[in-house]
Amino acid sequence: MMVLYSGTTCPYSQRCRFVLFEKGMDFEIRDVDLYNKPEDISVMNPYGQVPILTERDLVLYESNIINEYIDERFPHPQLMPADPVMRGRTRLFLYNFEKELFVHVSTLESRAAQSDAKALENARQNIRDRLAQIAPMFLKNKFMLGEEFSMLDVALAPLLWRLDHYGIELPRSAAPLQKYAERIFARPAYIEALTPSEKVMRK
Ligand SMILES: N[C@@H](CCC(=O)N[C@@H](CS)C(=O)NCC(=O)O)C(=O)O
Repeated sequence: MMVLYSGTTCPYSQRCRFVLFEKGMDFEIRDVDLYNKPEDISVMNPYGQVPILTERDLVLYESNIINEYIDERFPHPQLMPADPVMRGRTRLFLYNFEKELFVHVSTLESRAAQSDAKALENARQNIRDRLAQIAPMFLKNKFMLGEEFSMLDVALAPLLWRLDHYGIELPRSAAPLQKYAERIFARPAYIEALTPSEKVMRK
């Protein structure tokens, strides 16, 4: 059986929990206390981070890598596009998300950065600008790739859920993005995958 080592407030772990619930198969989620990390975390992941997925003798880390594995192992519903061209584009988008958005999410999540007000404000500003830039896309798109829910929506959702929690206020022009976010948050798998600590992040 798949076991996911997950942080109860970790946006990257939330991505993997979300995919596991979308697939609706058997799995176990083990909550990891990141303030008191068990030794086996660094044995399984040299970077000492969650999420980590194990299945028999396979050990994976990095949320997007874990999610692609789950998607290939349990193809229904498929979250990566079937067409190689669209798959390539989706992977590139996932990479861009990490470089342009989630690098700043990691700053907001980092314990070391909590005393660096300048770094935190810079992270918030970058996220705000980038999200405002992509917002008009959702005037015509239901999801990132158009009509179909995909891995890109999974990757982005934990950030959209945490905007208030991170102190990020989007401009009014970003309303289409907020509507898009609500569409994701209404999915049964999304709701099931939330931990109690995540549920209270958003009123
Ligand atoms: N790029 C990684 C990021 C994972 C990550 O930053 N995890 C954080 C929690 S949100 C963590 O485990 N931090 C503990 C530490 O670095 O000691 C992914 O996508 O899985």
